[in-house]
Amino acid sequence: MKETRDSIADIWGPRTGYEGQWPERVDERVEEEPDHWVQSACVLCSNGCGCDIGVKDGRIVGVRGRAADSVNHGRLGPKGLHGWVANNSPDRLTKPLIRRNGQLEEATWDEAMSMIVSKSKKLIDEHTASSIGFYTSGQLFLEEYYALGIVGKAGLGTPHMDGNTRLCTATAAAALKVSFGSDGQPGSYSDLDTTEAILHVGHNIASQQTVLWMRVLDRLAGPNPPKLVVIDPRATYTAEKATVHLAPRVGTNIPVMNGLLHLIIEAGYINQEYIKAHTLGFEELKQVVAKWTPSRVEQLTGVPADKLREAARILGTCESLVSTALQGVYQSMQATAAAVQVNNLHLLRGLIGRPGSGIYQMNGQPTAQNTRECGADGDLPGFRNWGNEEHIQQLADLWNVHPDQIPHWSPPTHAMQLWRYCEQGSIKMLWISGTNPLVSLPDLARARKILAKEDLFVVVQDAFSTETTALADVVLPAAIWGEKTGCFTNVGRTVHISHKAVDPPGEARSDFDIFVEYSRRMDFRDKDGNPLLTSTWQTTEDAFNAWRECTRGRICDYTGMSYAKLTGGSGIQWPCNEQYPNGKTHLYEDGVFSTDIDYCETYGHDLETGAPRTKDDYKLLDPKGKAFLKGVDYEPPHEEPDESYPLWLTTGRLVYHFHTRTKTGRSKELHAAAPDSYVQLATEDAARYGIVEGDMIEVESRRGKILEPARVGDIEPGLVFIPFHYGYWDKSDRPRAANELTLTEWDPVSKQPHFKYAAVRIHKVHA
Ligand SMILES: Nc1nc2c(c(=O)[nH]1)N[C@H]1C(S)=C(S)[C@@H](COP(=O)(O)OP(=O)(O)OC[C@H]3O[C@@H](n4cnc5c(=O)[nH]c(N)nc54)[C@H](O)[C@@H]3O)O[C@H]1N2
Ligand SMILES: Nc1nc2c(c(=O)[nH]1)N[C@H]1C(S)=C(S)[C@@H](COP(=O)(O)OP(=O)(O)OC[C@H]3O[C@@H](n4cnc5c(=O)[nH]c(N)nc54)[C@H](O)[C@@H]3O)O[C@H]1N2
Ligand code: SF4
Ligand SMILES: [Mo]
Repeated sequence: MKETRDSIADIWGPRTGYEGQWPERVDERVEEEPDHWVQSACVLCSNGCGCDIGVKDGRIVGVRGRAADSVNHGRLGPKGLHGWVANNSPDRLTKPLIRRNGQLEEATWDEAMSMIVSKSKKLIDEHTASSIGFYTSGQLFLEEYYALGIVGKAGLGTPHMDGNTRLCTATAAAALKVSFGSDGQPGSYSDLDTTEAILHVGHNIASQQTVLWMRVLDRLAGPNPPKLVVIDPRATYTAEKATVHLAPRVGTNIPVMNGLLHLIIEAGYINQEYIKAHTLGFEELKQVVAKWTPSRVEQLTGVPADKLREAARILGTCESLVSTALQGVYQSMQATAAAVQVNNLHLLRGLIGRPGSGIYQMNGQPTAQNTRECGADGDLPGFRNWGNEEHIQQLADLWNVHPDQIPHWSPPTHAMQLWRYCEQGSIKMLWISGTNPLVSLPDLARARKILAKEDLFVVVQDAFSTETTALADVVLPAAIWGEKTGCFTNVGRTVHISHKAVDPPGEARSDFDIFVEYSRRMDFRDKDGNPLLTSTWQTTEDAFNAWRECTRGRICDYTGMSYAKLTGGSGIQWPCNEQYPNGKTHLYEDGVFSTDIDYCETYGHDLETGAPRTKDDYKLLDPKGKAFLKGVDYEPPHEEPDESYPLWLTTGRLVYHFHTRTKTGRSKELHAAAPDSYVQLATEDAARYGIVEGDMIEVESRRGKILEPARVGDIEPGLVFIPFHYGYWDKSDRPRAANELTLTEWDPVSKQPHFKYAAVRIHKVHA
């Protein structure tokens, strides 16, 4: 093995202090010298680092970072450098499987697809297309989502489509829509090169976006280091580097953020001119946050008043600011409301739409942005508004179908509701692609019961046998990254092309081919009787070109991009069109937001109840391009520790694994670095329970119980943490998945489930 550094021992690599222009550094790891390199980007998180895939004799032998790429300037992290070995794993799925007499048995593609098609047709005849649901991913390619979006919306006409992005970044989209009228991150990674201050809320960026953190570390090592404020209840890698670390009790982001905004307004650190010219709702926001004095915040959250003041001073006086929020916000109480307070901070200070200042309502998965853009989740393609008849007509024209064919009579079904419909029996066929819900959904006992139901026909499209494929009626073997061509967009609006480097193993096929084949076999037609997809959709490039047309005039404008243009250099940011042929680094430079009534992606919600607003309600507000400032008061979490379950549980990630480990668990080095799950508890709590490092602990909630070895330290007393990566596919001999314990609750606006808190009790089983 040849590698430029051991990224397991040295996660972020050597420092190059800088300000202004982040220097290049090409990270590489190959097991043999490749005979050629194929352009791609990494699909193991939303950072979207540009990389090349090394190929020798038709096999992937390694990766290297792309120096020319604006995202990473050549760097790659531990997952990026190791994850590719999963492609070569001998246990890939290579043939379709069909359940016969209770057993999954190998079948031909024709048998598998015929079974899915005849089941679909029968269900449509007997129960309408609303008996069919799709649960997809944040890890397929743009062309695949757009195909799926058209098949589901214009072909079948089912309202029941969502992705695991509901568990991941639904709140990012919701918060951007609430404040600015549309999805789309306002800033650029390059803002980190000059910014004076950085805020991370509920985001362990050092571990979860290792390459973006390298950029921060290099700034911290440079001539004018930015000040860093971190809000996280645990002493994470990120918190270690903080100028100020606020460690609130889980579920209390709203009091902390309200407290910060209150201090900033009170001290006069705000930009009155900007507020007046470009926002609505300042007085109401001011009133709501005024109640959150530092002492009241301290009482409720445990954050010392003087620390809150110190953080407010940094955030209130910096001339430029980059903020990020992620799962500690999105999967916690009052998710959208809390995420919106980060937007409010930037609006109040006028720190948006210019170099050095940006907001990242972060994504997690590599292609989550595209699930949202392409309409494979609850949103409509091109960030169109389901309540706006004109937007529906645009899609109907693009697809040449009648507008009533496209479900838009109510808000689209969100994932948690989709699973509920399966449980109740109104959805009778669920097609799962690129996600492993029997590890990643909350309350796993319930999820397993649903997928095992006799009257639910389950299709699972994956590259490996997983906890979820085990309960499928049909398993379709998928080609993955490196084995198919397609594009995807990182959280910074940067679009990359990933070219096919090698053939998929056995009979595995791309998700694109599978969805297009389904459309052909179902004989979906447009209103002139022509095939819906198959006449014009031969290749993913055809799909990309169709997608470009769908984005024309929308904020996520791809019309200036092509496969040719994306090939060769760096990724390109949208909007990219005639006006911005090389993409655009900042949105909203003129302070005109996407809130215009004819343009906006949503008419909004009541932030407390989640009730959608009508077009008429929206007319009364008439924002005409102004951003919304919205204040929300605190609500306690839906489950809190009590006498029977005295501890808080929170869950999350480790640097060495990606999700349910189907890829990273197959790397020898990553597996060795983090071979098993554990429960982390505070030193004080360990002493109280008589627990030492390594003892086997039973952790129990109202939903289930698991066994975990103990890790002691680096966490607030009263809180325990369990990484959620570890299920059962690799033959764990004990119950250990964190989601056996989590609850079925979700944010009223974004509908994102709450993975970040539950009440649990623990006891030592043996030393
Ligand atoms: N190594 C690695 N990287 C990844 C992934 C991975 O699986 N592994 N997955 C990718 C994906 S899809 C995602 S979504 C991202 C997620 O990236 P992150 O959001 O950074 O990851 P998490 O560990 O889920 O949660 C972040 C932090 O939230 C804190 N937290 C918990 N409750 C609260 C709270 O109430 N308030 C606050 N302020 N903080 C709280 C936790 O202590 C935790 O450190 O990572 C991406 N990158
Ligand atoms: N307790 C707790 N639970 C959580 C979270 C948490 O913080 N705590 N985080 C949540 C979040 S943010 C996320 S994103 C989810 C992630 O949860 P999942 O999406 O369920 O996790 P993955 O392991 O990424 O599953 C992706 C699956 O797709 C397969 N796959 C990869 N590439 C392709 C492809 O090209 N085509 C097809 N068809 N299949 C492919 C992989 O083999 C894998 O089985 O978990 C959520 N669950
Ligand atoms: S930071 Fe994310 S995209 Fe970049 S190499 Fe690591 S896992 Fe891949
Ligand atoms: Mo995620």
